[in-house]
Formats: sequence, C-alpha cells, structure tokens
Amino acid sequence: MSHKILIANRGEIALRALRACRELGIKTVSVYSEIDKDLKHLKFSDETVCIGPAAPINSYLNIPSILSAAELTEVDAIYPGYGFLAENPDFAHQCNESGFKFIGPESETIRKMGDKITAKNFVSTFDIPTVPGYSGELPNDEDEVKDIVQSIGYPVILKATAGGGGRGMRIVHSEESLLNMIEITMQEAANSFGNDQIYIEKFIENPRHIEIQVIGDGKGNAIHLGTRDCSMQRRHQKIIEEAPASNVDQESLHKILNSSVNLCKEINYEGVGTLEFLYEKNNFYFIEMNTRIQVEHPVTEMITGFDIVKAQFRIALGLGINLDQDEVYFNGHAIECRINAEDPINFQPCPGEITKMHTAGGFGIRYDSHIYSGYEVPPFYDSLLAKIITQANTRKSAIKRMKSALDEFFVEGITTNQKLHQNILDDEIFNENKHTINYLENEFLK
Ligand code: MV4
Repeated sequence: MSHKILIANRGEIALRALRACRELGIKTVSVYSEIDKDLKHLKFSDETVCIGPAAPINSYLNIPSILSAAELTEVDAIYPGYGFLAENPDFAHQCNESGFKFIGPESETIRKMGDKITAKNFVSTFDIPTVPGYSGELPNDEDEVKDIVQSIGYPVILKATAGGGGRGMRIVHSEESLLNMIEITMQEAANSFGNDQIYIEKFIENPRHIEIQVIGDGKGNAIHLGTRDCSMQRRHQKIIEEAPASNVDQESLHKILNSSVNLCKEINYEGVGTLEFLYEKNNFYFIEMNTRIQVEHPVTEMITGFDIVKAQFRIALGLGINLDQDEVYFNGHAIECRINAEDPINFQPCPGEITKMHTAGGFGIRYDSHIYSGYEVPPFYDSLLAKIITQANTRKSAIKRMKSALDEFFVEGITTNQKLHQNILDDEIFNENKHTINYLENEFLK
C-alpha cells in the first residue's frame, strides 16, 4: 500500500493518527501552526508544512492554507481528527473537490447531522427514540405557541438547530418567560450561527449521557462498538468517560444498537460516528450524532481490542471494516481521565512550560499524550494534555487501576486537574455509578 495522508490537526489526536498511519505503512504529512513547531508528532512525520500563525482561524481552521499544503505534498487524503474542521461540511466538500479524500462521511451527511432538527427528524424514521417536543415552524399566533409548549409540558428546552454540543440552548420553566426566551434564543442563534431556526424539547432534568459508537464502510456495511457513559462533565466539557455504559436497560439498548447500525447501513454511512443519547428512567432519547472520531474513543478500543483510528484510514482507502458484528467482543470495563492544563478552582486554562513530568504505565494502562518535559503548552488551543485510560475486568478494578496510574503521573511547571480526578475517583456517588450529567457541577463541586 503506497498512500500519503495529511493530518489536519494537532496535539494528542495528531500523534494518535500518525501512529496509526505508521502501523499501516501510510506516509504522513503533518501541518502545524508557527507556535506548534515543537509538537511531538512532527518529529515522526515524513513531511511537515507550516500552515500559518498560532490563532486557529489562521492555521488549523484555514481551509485554503491546508489545501495548499495538501497540493504541495501531493497527499491522497486528509485526516481531520476532532474539533477544528472535523465536522465542517464545506471543508469535506472542498477536500474532495480538490482531489483529496476527506477521511470521514460524505459532506452531505455531515451537513445533515450538523442541522440538529434535520438530524433528529431523520434518525426518528429509523425507530430511534428522540426527546418529545416540537420541531416544526413556530406559528405567529402567540397563544398557539403557548398551547404547543403547554402540551409538551414545562420545563422545556429551546435549542438552535445550528447549535449543538451545548451551544444555543435555553431552559424555560414556565409560560411567563416563554415568548421572551424564544425571542432571545432565536436572536442569539441568528448572531452566532447565521440561522435563527430553533426547536423545542421536553427538558430531561437529570439524565446520564450515553453514546453509541458506530462504523460504516460507505458501502452498506456497518457495525456498532457498544456504548460509552460520559456523564462526568462540566459545562459540556467531558472529564471522565467509560465503556461500556453500565446499568442500562438491556432491552431498550439492544433496540437502539440495532436501529443505529441499520441507519448506518441504510445511508451507506462512511467512517466512524457517535449517536448521543440522554438516558433517564430506563429511557433513551437521541439528541445528536457526531460524524467524527471522539476524544474518548480509546475506552471503546480498550474493551473491544479494535483500533478505531486505523479503521478510519482503512475505510477511506476502500479496505473495509475488517470486523463483523459477531466478531466484536466486549472485554471488561475501561475508564478515561482527561488531564487538562487548567486552574483547579476556576477551571481557566493554565498554559506554560512543563519543566518536569512522568507518565503513567503498566498492565491495563494506556497513556495517549503529546506532552514531554520541556514542552510549552500554548494558550491558543484546548487545554487537553493527556488521556490516561485503564482497562480491567470490572468497573471497580478499572477505577483502582486508574487511582494507581494517577499516583504515578505527574507534571511540574503548570497546573492541571489531576487532583480533581483523584477526588472524583474517591467519591462515593461516582463509585456507585449513580452520577448524572448534573452531578459534578451541582453537587460534587458545591
Ligand atoms: C438536553 C438536555 C435536557 N433535555 N435536551 C447539551 C449538549 C447537547 N448535546 C444537548 N444537551 C442537552 N440536551 C433535553 N431535551 C440536557 C443537555 C445537557 C447535556 C447533555 C449531555 C451531556 C451534558 C449536558 C450538560 C448540560 C445539558
């Protein structure tokens, strides 16, 4: 196989992708911003191209600059990773139009899932349960709007259809504030996304966040790799993720796993994807589908033994998934702790030089990170430093293993959220697996 791929990302995911390419014998071109010239993956890349200044808008979000680098180095395909341009349908389209395969779904699939009403209406035709609500055009008559919301029942949540990931949402508790809130939410959506369309859902007050990993080959074959629970989060930033999601109703789960795979088969879904659900009182409610690799993919890899990033490359090169559903075995439990360079009190990013550090390691422990002693964490990008992942036969043993890993790991020179992780791992509610999406902010940190 003689292929060359451009990695259009930075940090740990760029290194993760580069490692996968090296195993597959794929040549790599890594692009970087001026401030990122010392990133670890650049040292192992076949070629490197500087694509602009530190500010993402001038480099990792700069489509012409990335396409120029692709042309200069004559790559076959472009790997977007997560964040930046990973779910930008125009970027995917322009890559393909310029003769570079975008590694991911077709641009039209990305566009469809990016419009949250369209995505919701679409998945519901595959027998996937969604949150009850209203996704039509709102009538002009104010009393009609009030009647619609009254029949959903307060509290409701207003969501911008061009939003997602927690942006452009507002909770409404009673009719008094309804019309005003609709107005503000639409106005904000127009300003932020250039699209004022909103939809209304019953507000699910205290759910868990559970997601399903899917993979399709673009030719009608698809499989799922089970579930993850990402409920331990703060302000839409996940902190700890696990696979599988435990204590969920198995009958409902099997239905949505089947429906999710059917959807992927039916639309010839190409690449990896994640269907996000809220889970409360034994019910799943679809909220969004992500069409990219996710930060937390390693927990799924650890319990399945399947390399999801290598699969992305294999699928893009037309080599298929090389795994059938009946060959997927789930082995024990995995947990991931995201180590961020951030202030433990106010959660503000804490960039700076890492003066000294030591990684974690050992049986059942995986460490995914681009940092090293002497590396300077720049202030321009997200603050993820490292992902520590442990796998063991049970959730309880995986937690114990993580505690030991966190005891070994240290970083000097900058502040991190390591202690927060250690405190969560000692927490009773977490250990009993009773936490919901509200737990960290509303109870643990109070
Ligand atoms: C909701 C919800 C409650 N009810 N929808 C936040 C991000 C976006 N993916 C959807 N989100 C939510 N949608 C209804 N009808 C609560 C959230 C939510 C949330 C969801 C998943 C993980 C963390 C969250 C934190 C706050 C709110």
